[in-house]
Amino acid sequence: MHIHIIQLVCFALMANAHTYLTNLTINGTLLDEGKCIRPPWENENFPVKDVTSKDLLCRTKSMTVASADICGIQAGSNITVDLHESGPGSRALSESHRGPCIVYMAPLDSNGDGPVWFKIYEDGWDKAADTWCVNTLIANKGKLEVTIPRDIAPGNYLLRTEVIALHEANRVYGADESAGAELFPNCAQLAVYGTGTVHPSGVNIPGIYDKTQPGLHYDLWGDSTTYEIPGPTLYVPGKGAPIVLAADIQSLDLSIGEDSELILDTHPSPTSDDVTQLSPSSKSNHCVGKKRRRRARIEM
Ligand SMILES: [Cu+2]
Repeated sequence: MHIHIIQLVCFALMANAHTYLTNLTINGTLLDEGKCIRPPWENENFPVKDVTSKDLLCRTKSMTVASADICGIQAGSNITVDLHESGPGSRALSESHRGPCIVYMAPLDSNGDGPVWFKIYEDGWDKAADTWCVNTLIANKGKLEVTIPRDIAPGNYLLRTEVIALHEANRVYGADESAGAELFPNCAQLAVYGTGTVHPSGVNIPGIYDKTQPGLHYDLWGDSTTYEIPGPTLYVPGKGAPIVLAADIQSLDLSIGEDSELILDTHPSPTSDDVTQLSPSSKSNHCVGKKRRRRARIEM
């Protein structure tokens, strides 16, 4: 019986060679493990392989779990996500699990249902350097920095991070026991504040991927000269087609479940006067101060 050596490696390391979202860093503050992150499923670092499964959404215990906190963040600022195989401090994932990283957002009140997901980040293969996003992720000790689009409307969002490992993707999922790409999605909850007005058009998850498409059926060791990152076109601020204008900001529903706590306050959207009076740095200082007071109160 012939078993590909990589298959053996994958089975042997199944319990600990994979990856999941452990922490967020917002405004330079590393938040506690799991803070604002939907609880992972039981085997937290196991991959999703069936791209038609609801597990592709957030790889969570249940999409009805509403107890994850919501973390505030300014549109246009960066969030760092931490991905590790067995908690903070462990490596990102096995070097053999090369592939792209993709990040999506969707309005939180959709809970991920419907054509709501838009892509805000993607990193695939740098052919010249022969570097995949996974290589970069490992080199950066599991950290990936992503910019929240500056022009999206304020409100609560799901942030869905995803790593796709292609080491078994030379065979289509289902062809044999280990065939197919391994997908590692997770979701966090964010309250985005700012003055944006755009609600980018979205796609369904599951529904974005097909197991036979080139981004998921790909021979890492073949002679490919390109890699096509799967999913919709990247949303680029200022270039997206708004489908709905922002509702009155005062009417935005920022409510969260009873078990939830809002970690960082969402700012009332600055008026145009505020925007002209506040420099970006003074605004961000204000945010930090407010956040600290808020967290201090929660921790008491
Ligand atoms: Cu694997």
